Amino acid sequence: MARNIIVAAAQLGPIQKAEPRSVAVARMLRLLEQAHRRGTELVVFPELALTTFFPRHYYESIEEADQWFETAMPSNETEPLFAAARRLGIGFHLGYAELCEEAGETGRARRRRFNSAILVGPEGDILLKYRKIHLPGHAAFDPARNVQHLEKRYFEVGNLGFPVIRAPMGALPGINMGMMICNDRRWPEAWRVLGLQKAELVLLGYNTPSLNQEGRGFEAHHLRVFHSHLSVQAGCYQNACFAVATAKAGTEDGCELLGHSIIVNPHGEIIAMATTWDDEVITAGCDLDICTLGRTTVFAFEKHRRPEHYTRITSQIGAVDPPVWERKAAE
Ligand code: CDV
Repeated sequence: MARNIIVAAAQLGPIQKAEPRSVAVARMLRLLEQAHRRGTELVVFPELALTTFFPRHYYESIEEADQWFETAMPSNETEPLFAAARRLGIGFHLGYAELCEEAGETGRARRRRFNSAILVGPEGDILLKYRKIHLPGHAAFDPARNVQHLEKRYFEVGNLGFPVIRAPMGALPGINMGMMICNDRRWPEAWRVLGLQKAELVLLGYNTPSLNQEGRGFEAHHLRVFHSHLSVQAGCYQNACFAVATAKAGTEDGCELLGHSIIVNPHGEIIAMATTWDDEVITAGCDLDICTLGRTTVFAFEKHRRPEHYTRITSQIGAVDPPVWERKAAE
């Protein structure tokens, strides 16, 4: 019997700096209802879905940025999403900035900030949490940039690894679901760690500007979209899984986000794509059994992987120069 689930990417148009969480949540509730009317069983919202993408704003003191963080999940403001999930019998994935009191490296509890996402089941339970590992950008104000990208200032590197959970969703008693956030999708290592846990469905949200803002050269808009899609399509193909990749889109605080949310199958094909730069639901039916083909043939990891030759991947961070070829002296 086929293992079918209908999933949705609930793309969000821009959330301006002055827009309160209550407005963002009301927009998300409308998208949840719309997705439900189309038979959707699991809805994926973007990275930092409750507020504007605040790492583009510089605050001298980190505590000043705490207004953008959630200290509880659910909270008074987000509880309506959990209630809607229970009422509609639908799961959802939500990205948000997390502020918690947690033990650090020394074992002492302190305030910690993460770029996080949760997977909520149709009964309102938090099934899985992920904290973003590949944090792009910089930690100090950079005068050379048109727009700041201060994720390294406001967030710590995630400490939950790349988790996968098997849990009921829709009509299925168990689906292997994994998570990553935005920039993670560009790193094959992240996909492979999920693939090694047999993830069948990868959920991810993103906030990607339409232009490269690092001030080191021009990158055409179509290449920005291409690279975003290429990363997700390659990740799905090489790890034989589906993915729902949901964007924030349109001009937010004067900065254009590229949108183009997609749902991708294990062949690496895009099976649904957003066409607007606004709030938009795209859906796709996924037969999870088609993950089996890749998993049992080209990407049968247990037969073909050679980890003894991959040690550089975990022992080395930056690239090193190769040895330089030299002609051997004649004997
Ligand atoms: N939010 C992100 O992680 N954005 C990055 C940008 C800065 C390149 C991304 O990989 O899309």
